[in-house]
Amino acid sequence: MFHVLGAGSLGLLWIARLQQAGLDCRLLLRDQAALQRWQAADNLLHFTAPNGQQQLRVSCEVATQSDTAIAILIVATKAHAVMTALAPLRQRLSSNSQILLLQNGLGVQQQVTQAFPEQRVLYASVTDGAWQPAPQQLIWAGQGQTLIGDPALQPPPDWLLQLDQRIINWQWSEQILAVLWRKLAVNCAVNPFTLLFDCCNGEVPLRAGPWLDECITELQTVLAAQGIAAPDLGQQIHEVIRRTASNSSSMRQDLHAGRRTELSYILGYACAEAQRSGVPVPALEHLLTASRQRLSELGLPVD
Ligand code: KPL
Repeated sequence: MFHVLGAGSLGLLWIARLQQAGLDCRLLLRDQAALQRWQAADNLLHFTAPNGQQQLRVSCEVATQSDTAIAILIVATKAHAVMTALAPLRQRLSSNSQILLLQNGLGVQQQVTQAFPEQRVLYASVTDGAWQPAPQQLIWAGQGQTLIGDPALQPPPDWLLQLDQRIINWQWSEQILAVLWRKLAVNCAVNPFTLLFDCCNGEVPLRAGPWLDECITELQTVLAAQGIAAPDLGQQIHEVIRRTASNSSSMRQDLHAGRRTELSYILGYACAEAQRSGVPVPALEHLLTASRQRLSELGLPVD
């Protein structure tokens, strides 16, 4: 049995695909009110995938209202919500339980590994795009890939090998930390600028000018201090910008929705790690300060 924590678009995307793969899975909800909303809708999820639409009946429970053991926990909340959401589940985990973390950015993964030393904790990097036009509705707009790996460099667990890769497009990565760092570097160079200038991804080079190139150069030194060579980082970042030119970054979407952003798990983490490694990153620090200032002007949390 799989338990999915987090009923946002990513959590629902996992629930939908686990069900399609014929696996027993349960959605863990925050509170009774959330459960009642699902029950009022007959627990139905309207799932629109690139190959068609489906109605799925989702099995839900309030995370704190059950003491059934959890074998595999897939954590799909936003990074800042992970530790609080996991705390009440500790008593349901045994040393055989495994945790799969799907968060963007870095920092929270290491926190979970430290806080749950008895459990095997796997990290994932997700490139799927899904969104919810309304509650209990999910549109899987962009089919991506999920790279999964173990920071302790152990081989993939058996349960993962049983997941049908035609339904959940996952691959095992021997270097999941490097994968997450590279993704973080791309997000550092794009997302905060879209927040600062309130622009779509394609406008970042024009609006940021040489500041973008300075950030890219610094990000390469930050990656190098982590033992990750990324001579092609600039090319990769400009390629992402071209490919997603008309998109609003996830950070800008959070901003427009008045939600807390993941700034501290993206640019905040990169700057903190740069400082720990003694790498000067003035352009990134400036971007972090300016982004925080913008968030605080808008009345949003800055961390
Ligand atoms: O991952 C992204 C995000 O928005 O978080 C990019 C690659 C910038 C695409 O929008």
